[in-house]
Amino acid sequence: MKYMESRDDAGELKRASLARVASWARSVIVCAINYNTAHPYSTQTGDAGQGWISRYAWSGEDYHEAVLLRLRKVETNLHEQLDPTGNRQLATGNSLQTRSYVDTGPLLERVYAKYAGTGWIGKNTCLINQQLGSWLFLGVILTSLELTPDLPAPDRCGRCTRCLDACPTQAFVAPGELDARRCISYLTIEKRGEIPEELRPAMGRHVFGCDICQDVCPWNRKAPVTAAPEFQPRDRLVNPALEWLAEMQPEEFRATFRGSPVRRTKLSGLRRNAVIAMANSGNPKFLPTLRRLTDDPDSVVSQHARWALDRLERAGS
Ligand code: B12
Ligand code: SF4
Ligand code: SF4
Repeated sequence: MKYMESRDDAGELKRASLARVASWARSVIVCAINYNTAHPYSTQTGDAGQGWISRYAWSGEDYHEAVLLRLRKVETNLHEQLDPTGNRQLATGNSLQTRSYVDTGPLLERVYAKYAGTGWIGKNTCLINQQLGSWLFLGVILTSLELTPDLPAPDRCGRCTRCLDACPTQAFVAPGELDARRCISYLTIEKRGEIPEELRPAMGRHVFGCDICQDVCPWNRKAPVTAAPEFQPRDRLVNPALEWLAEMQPEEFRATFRGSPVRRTKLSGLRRNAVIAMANSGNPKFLPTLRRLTDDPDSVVSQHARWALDRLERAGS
């Protein structure tokens, strides 16, 4: 996530202002794409013997590419429909400029989404659309067009605090304010090496990302599902077997997660997360696997396996 820290020549954070990223941009077109599929929520299926990969990472396609492809189609349409010498008044000369981003630039996508009327930023910090819920990927198209903005969507969280109450690691320091260092999504996807011991028990069976603060959100109760083939889940990724993940070898990791967001945590991270989930399961069937993994050549895996073995043995005694 280093790009979020990038600064301009004057030392100012680029993400704090659009002018620092693209001085020619006059409007931001925000796109929200539903990735929800017809499978139960993590809070509805409770087998601690199986892991949980976040809903957004079940498909075989990297969402950055899938969403960018769609944004580029919109860009092409814009360019085709607006005659460069035509009757639209462009702010920068007479040629239309556009640039698409999906997570890939120093832009706070949810903030633009909020002001574009796509939805409101919930107390769980996710962008929620009244009709679609929050199972949405966001993408933005910067454009030199002067467009009339939509009205921001009203905040519909009201007095609800379900997400704040449900977060297992108490990652919310206030409504709408997240301490990312405590978030399971950060710990399982972005954090390399050792996971702080005090946070491991609260990670439950999460091996990649976390959906809890969205699963409990009333606006996701009737969230529509998508038929888009690129977002349909791959076999074995919904409630994956923990032994399979913990003992996975590089070749299988590459083949299984080719093009998938799961690659981001790398094999070592995924195996580490599976080992922690084994400890949290309380299930003695994992003892032999954990014993084997205490000698694993990957020191991150072996170190977490020793902790997990100790925890599981104590749970059984
Ligand atoms: C870093 C990051 C993370 C981090 C930190 C998350 C966080 N809440 O900040 C981690 C790894 C934890 C994470 C987790 C997840 N993420 Co994430 N993440 C991002 C990323 C790359 C940047 C977000 C960021 O800068 N956060 C830093 C903080 C400081 O920003 P912030 O929370 O938005 O809060 C500030 C602003 O709102 C600002 N603000 C408020 N109003 C205004 C107004 C103005 C004018 C300005 C300038 C600022 C401003 O003030 C706040 C405090 O500083 C974005 C993509 C992007 N480029 O935007 C995806 C993104 C937010 N993530 C996404 C997703 C899907 C997830 C997960 C659901 C994945 C999962 N299942 O595990 C979880 C959800 C966890 C949660 N409750 O948020 C989606 C969200 C879709 C949605 N419906 O909201 C995004 C938009 C990616 C995408 N392109 O679709 N993520
Ligand atoms: S994603 Fe999980 S750990 Fe992160 S804030 Fe939401 S409930 Fe908490
Ligand atoms: S669970 Fe409640 S408070 Fe949290 S985002 Fe959803 S509506 Fe808002």
